[in-house]
Amino acid sequence: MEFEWQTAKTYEDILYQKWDGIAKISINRPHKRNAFRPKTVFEMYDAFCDAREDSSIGVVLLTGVGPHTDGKYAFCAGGDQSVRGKAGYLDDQGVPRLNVLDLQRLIRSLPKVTIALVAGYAIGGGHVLHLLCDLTIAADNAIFGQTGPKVGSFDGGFGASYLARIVGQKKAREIWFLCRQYNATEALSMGLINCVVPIQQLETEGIKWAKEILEKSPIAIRCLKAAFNADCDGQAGLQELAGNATLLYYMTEEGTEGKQAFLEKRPPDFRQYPWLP
Ligand code: S0N
Repeated sequence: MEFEWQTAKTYEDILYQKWDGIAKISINRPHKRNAFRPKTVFEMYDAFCDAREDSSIGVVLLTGVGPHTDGKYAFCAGGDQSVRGKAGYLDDQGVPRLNVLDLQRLIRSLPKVTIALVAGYAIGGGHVLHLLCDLTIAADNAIFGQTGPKVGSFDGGFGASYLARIVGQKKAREIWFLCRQYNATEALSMGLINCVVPIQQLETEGIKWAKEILEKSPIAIRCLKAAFNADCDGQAGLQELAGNATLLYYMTEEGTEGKQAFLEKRPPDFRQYPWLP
């Protein structure tokens, strides 16, 4: 099945396309197993912001370009170790950055559904990116794992705590302490991903899930996402959930009455609205 993707914006390290309510962000560094440098992350951030602002988009697919010329696939192999400096990953000006943390928060709080399409390696910070997407569809060649303690890094934020929420404390500690790799079947059995499909069907399956989601109520979906997040995200999660409540309130006649009264320089008439049980 062919899809009519249109390039939405041109970048150096990623592809950004849209079609029929769906945005697709593809990390395009297959020679590095799609490891990200600061520029890659800035570009992904920019594309996710565009998808957030575009009210025709309801679902964002995150994936990696592949296969590489050696025939291997990767979703993302984490931070590019070749530009890792003493205090983070060096950008073109030599400034050390951990800007993937900003991207993690953006994906987490995006009021649209994010789906990771994982073919090949989802390793290190790349593994955390799939973890933060709302859903993960894996190809049968997908490999998951963390490498931090092996390469001298760790993600003690979502990478540890949210992983433990998903697979449980014992399994999360195993994943981080042993740095093993897990195949798609193992990942499915530990609840780390939603389904496994043959590699040739990965994008088709992602589109199928996206289209099913797009049939649903946008506000119901965004409130549910915020509610799932609020359970783990403390005050930031409450802010997100409450922001949705405010959005809905603005859309009511009662909410509009306050603004209207102010603009008309009269006292607001809230007595017309019931105190519901
Ligand atoms: C993915 C692996 C398992 C694939 O193995 P395979 O198939 O044998 O391929 P290779 O020959 O190893 O790789 C092919 C080419 O790709 C390059 N490459 C692969 N991964 C990276 C990478 N991460 N950085 C730079 N280059 C990479 C190889 O060098 C090779 O190139 P050539 O052919 O030119 O030699 C295997 O590649 C692997 O294990 N990769 C490393 C995975 C890894 O350790 N990633 C980093 C983990 N850490 C993070 O991601 C940190 C994330 C982060 O930013 C962060 C977040 C929160 C808090 C802290 C941090 C922090 O920065 O620490």
